[in-house]
Order: sequence, then C-alpha cells, then structure tokens
Amino acid sequence: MRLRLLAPLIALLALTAACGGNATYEVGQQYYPPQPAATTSTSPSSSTTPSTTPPPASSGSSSSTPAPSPLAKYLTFSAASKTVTLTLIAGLKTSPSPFNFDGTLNGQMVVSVPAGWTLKVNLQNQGVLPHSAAVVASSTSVVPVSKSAATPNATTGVGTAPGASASFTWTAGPAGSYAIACLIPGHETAGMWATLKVTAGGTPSISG
Ligand SMILES: [Cu+2]
Repeated sequence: MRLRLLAPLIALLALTAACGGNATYEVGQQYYPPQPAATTSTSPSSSTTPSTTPPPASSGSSSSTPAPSPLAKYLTFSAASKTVTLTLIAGLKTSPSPFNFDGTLNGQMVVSVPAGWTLKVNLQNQGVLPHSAAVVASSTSVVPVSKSAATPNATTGVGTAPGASASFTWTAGPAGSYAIACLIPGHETAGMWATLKVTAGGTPSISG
C-alpha cells in the first residue's frame, strides 16, 4: 500500500524537478493566449471609438484653451505696452455677404479694449469693393469718433481699394459702447460693422 502511494509521488516529484524550467514557460505561454483574445474582444469596441474620435479631437484642441473664438486669430495684444492689434479683413470671400469684417456682420464680432489702451486696426481689403474702417459712436453713426480713428478716405467711395491695406491707431476711451464700421456709403447699413466695447479695466478680448 505504501509503495503504491509513494511511487506516483516520487514520479511526480521527479517530473517537477526535471522540467521545472519548462513549467514556468508553460505558465508564461498560458498567459499569452488570453491576452490576444482580450485584444480581439476589445478591438470591435475600440474600432467604434476611432469613428467617434474626430469630434473629441477637435474639442480636445479647444479644451487646451477655454472656448477660443474662431475670431481669436484677428486680435493680438501686449499687456506690457497696452497695445491691441485688430486685423479686419474686409470682404472675406468665405462669407455670403461682401459687407463683412472677418466674415462677420451686424455687430456679431465683439471686440473689447480697456480704456487708455492703444487700439491699432489693420484693414486688409480682400473684397471686390472699396472698404474702410473707423471707430464710430454706434452702428448708425457715420462720423469717426476722432479724425485719427479711421482709415484714409474712410467716408468716400475711394476708401481702401480691393487688394490694398490701411490702418489707423486710436487711444481707446472713454469707456462705453462703440462700433467699428465701414463708412463707404451704404456699407454700414448693409451690416458692415463690428461691436467695440471700451472697458474700464481688464484685458482685450474678441468673440462672436
Ligand atoms: Cu465696406
């Protein structure tokens, strides 16, 4: 009886000792197969993830900066020199209306500049008509708030010719609501103006 029990036990011990190294390999190999199986089972769900990835990718780039306006590229500023530079593309071709600034109409674009800061407006006429830019008291005014707050020939038909550029500089203030408009006759009423807010403090911003 004892021998019968011992014999298989010894055989088992000998086997374990002989292929102890192999046993570890087998364990390692056994771990491999389940992993590819797990990968294949997750690949259908991961293949649905890439199709939903494009929208998160675009929102992911926007999450790096809190809700950036597509107009943000038109405004740069230096807090050190209290200078704001606004690029106004007149007659942007992608807009359905030729009477647009940076593709916006009717005060849709809102530019904020702290009082006392220097606002430099660079007008680039990419349209087919002459255009101009000037700071006015409101979207119904055709008179620049100051002589210097307008591009050359702002109120005449000459304006800034298609393909040409012009600029003006204005010291923002007093605080309040203004508009930046094209004063070529008829253009402002056609919607060619942006909202300008001169704030008591803070930093420049653009939205719309
Ligand atoms: Cu115009």
